Amino acid sequence: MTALTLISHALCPYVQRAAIVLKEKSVAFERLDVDLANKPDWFLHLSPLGKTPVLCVGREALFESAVICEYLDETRPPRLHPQDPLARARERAWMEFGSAVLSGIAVLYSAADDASLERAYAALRLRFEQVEAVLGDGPWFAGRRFGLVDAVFGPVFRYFAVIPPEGLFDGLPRVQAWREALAGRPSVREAVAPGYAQRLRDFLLERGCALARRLCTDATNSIPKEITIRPNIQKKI
Ligand SMILES: N[C@@H](CCC(=O)N[C@@H](CS)C(=O)NCC(=O)O)C(=O)O
Repeated sequence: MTALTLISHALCPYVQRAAIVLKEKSVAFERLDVDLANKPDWFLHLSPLGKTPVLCVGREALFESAVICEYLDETRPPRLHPQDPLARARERAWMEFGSAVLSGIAVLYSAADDASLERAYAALRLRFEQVEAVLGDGPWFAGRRFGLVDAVFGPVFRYFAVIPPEGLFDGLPRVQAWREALAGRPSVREAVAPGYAQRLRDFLLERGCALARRLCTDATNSIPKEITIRPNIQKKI
């Protein structure tokens, strides 16, 4: 088999999708982290949009996480997508929805003041209500089969081990059960390095956004002296 290299960033949720799929399929791969704040030329050469993930398959560099996941699904068993074209299309649509949820999370950690933060939480809450309405009895999106759409939502829920959920999942039992099942899935757990939660917390603190102030209160009770809370909302993860 051709050697696979996943060009990554430690916090990137899109990278995690590919890592989860690779782990579900027990495919060996090398992971290479890049600094997205200071992108090396070789990376810009491989990644037309300058984004992670990129999956190098021999001399070919695949970009866009959904494309990478679909390629892996077509080439390495077991199939995670359903056989039925309509069911497959439905799951692809909810994968796309997962990207919209990630955008909503980015709005959350970009909010400069409490009012914007509350609006961002309210918008995200509506997204999770939509998810609640389409989930079945679980444990996975499509029941007993773990699919690509599950690989998309594992990284979504992971954020809320660090970001206070603030009632996002209250009264949404199917979403809560899915979140718990994903948190326990080995492929999801192993898709990030051990220092992930602290790295995410540091990233949020450094942004100086409204959420960072809330994290300081909720998670650490004080702002450590060496961390300067200053607006740096342009920083790329
Ligand atoms: N649609 C892309 C999104 C990937 C993406 O936004 N990656 C972020 C990191 S999580 C990135 O590389 N950002 C760098 C930049 O935009 O300059 C995918 O699904 O792969």
